[in-house]
Amino acid sequence: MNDIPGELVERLRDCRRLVIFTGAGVSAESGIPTFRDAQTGLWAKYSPEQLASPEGFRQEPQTVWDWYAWRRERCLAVQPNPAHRAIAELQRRLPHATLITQNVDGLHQRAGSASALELHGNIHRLKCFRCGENSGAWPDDCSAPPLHSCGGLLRPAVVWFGENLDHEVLEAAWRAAEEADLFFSIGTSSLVYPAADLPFLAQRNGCYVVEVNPQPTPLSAHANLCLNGAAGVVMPAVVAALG
Ligand code: BJW
Repeated sequence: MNDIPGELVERLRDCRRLVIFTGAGVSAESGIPTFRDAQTGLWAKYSPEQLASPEGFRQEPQTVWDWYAWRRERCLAVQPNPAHRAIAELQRRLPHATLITQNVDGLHQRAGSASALELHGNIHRLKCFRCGENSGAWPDDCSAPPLHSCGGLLRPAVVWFGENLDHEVLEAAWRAAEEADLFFSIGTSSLVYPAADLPFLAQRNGCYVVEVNPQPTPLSAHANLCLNGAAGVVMPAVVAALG
């Protein structure tokens, strides 16, 4: 998929506010399974809602902890891919660009993205399940969830189903979407709210919305342009077309 329409290139050159909004598909080519493909092997009998929820952690803290420890190991073991690097390059060339990610893997930052609004938190940090206090990095021994000083269990500092997103991060994302005149939605199934609302919010404000995904999503019928391909192929082609 190397055919980037000239109209999109013009829009990129002329845009005043760009939003790049990413999901798990952007990290797929690094070898991190997308969220809804991730339940393989050991985890096949669990749904994402079971593992990524306060109820799941309350009922089976060890299982949920083990799942995140396994995923964190994978995040550390893999490298950013051409999609992450192309997005970082777009941010360098277009300083008005805002990167909003649902990913918790930290790969955008490792690819050189100086700033990213992490809507669903970050798997590399911990916080207390009981009092919510941030508690820094993972311990050397990851065999069981450690105890916080308040007596609660530590958990990854990510946003689970039924939990509120960080107010300031969400506000900043809403603002960026409202002000955008060009919006890329890349590698997300557009199923999980409130994140999935962002491209629609942008479009209601007159923004041109581009989706990058090999598969159709609920956004596809509404997007102004769908680039049906892998992010690791399409995004470098976008950067190359920009010249
Ligand atoms: C490629 C590719 C390649 C593959 N290149 N592409 C309004 C309506 C309906 C429901 C709700 C609503 N508002 C709230 C809800 C409830 C809920 C929700 O949305 N449920 C839906 C399932 C219906 N939302 C929430 O609970 C949120 N909280 C909230 O709203 O608080 C207020 C509230 C409180 C109480 C009650 C009600 C409201 C919180 C959502 C938190 C989501 N957390 C997770 C886990 C984070 C930690 C972790 O990683 O473990 O976030 S769930 C999971 O889904 C993760 C992801 O960030 C998120 C989105 O997934 P994503 O990124 O789209 O991945 P996939 O796997 O779904 O899709 C991958 C895509 O890539 C596919 O399309 C592929 O085709 C594509 N692809 N290869 C490009 N190479």
